[in-house]
Amino acid sequence: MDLKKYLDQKREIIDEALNQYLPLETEYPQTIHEAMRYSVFAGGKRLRPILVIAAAEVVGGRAEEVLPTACGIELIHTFSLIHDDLPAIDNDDYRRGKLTCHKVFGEDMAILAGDGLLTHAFQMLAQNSEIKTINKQAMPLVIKEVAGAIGTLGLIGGQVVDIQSEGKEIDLPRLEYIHTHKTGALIAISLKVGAMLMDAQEEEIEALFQYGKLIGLAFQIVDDILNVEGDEVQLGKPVGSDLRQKKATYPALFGIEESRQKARRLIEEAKKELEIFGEKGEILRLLADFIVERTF
Ligand code: GRG
Repeated sequence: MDLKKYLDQKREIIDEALNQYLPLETEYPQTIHEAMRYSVFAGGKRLRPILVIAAAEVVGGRAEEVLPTACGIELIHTFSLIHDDLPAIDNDDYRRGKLTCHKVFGEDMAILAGDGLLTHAFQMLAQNSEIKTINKQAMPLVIKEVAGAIGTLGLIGGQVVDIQSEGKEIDLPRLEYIHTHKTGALIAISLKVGAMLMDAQEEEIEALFQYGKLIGLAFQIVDDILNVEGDEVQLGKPVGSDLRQKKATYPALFGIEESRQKARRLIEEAKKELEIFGEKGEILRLLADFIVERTF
């Protein structure tokens, strides 16, 4: 199977759905809707919504059945990027190859655009219940799981410890806490909820969740490596910022080569989790390889 073709097809479906689900720019008060749409459509790999879809497909579902949830998760991700870029946090000027939301709309509107995306995301997650073929009983649990993954015991917790670790020497458990929470939690939950909505078996859901945790950690390690030696144009954001901000990263602790080997080991472990799916797991295996090989 051709991964590039798969990714392109899914991105098209996701972008079309996002365009339908988000309030129009002409909707009053226009500025906030312009700011939300600006950041959502600035680009992005759409990795997390693609993982929701791929998880649903590997257990026998279709993309259309989980699209509101997939899009909701992309809105949460975009919200976290807008807030991460704010002057009070990373103070970044570029994201996804464009000026950051606060640079274009001001800090006040960027904060509100993030809030708007987070709120809209939960509306969309709930909206998945309108699709007749899904497992309706899983709906409240899906919402609970996503909220848990991004809360203070998940993504927000990872971000807090990341900020508190700037300029400090930290050990491996703390670095892994940051990476698994700040980045891994949303990636892992994307896979879990995709399968839950399709009423998958417990072992299948658990295998996808473990696969998600492993690729999530590998994804952040590669993100750290790209921040050292990536190409700014391809990445759409500045490189070298982690070093400037004295961020806790894998390359800072272990160097580039050891970090790359660690990411590769995690990807191999992740692929083992897919054994229960046999041939059907091919796309997820290719996606795992993409995570370490990516240059953007
Ligand atoms: C989510 C409730 C809630 C709060 C947010 C600001 C914040 C708290 C968290 C920041 C989390 C953050 C920005 C983590 C970095 C994750 C990461 C590796 C982002 C880059 O992901 P890509 O490469 O980006 O998938 P694209 O642009 O391709 O979508």
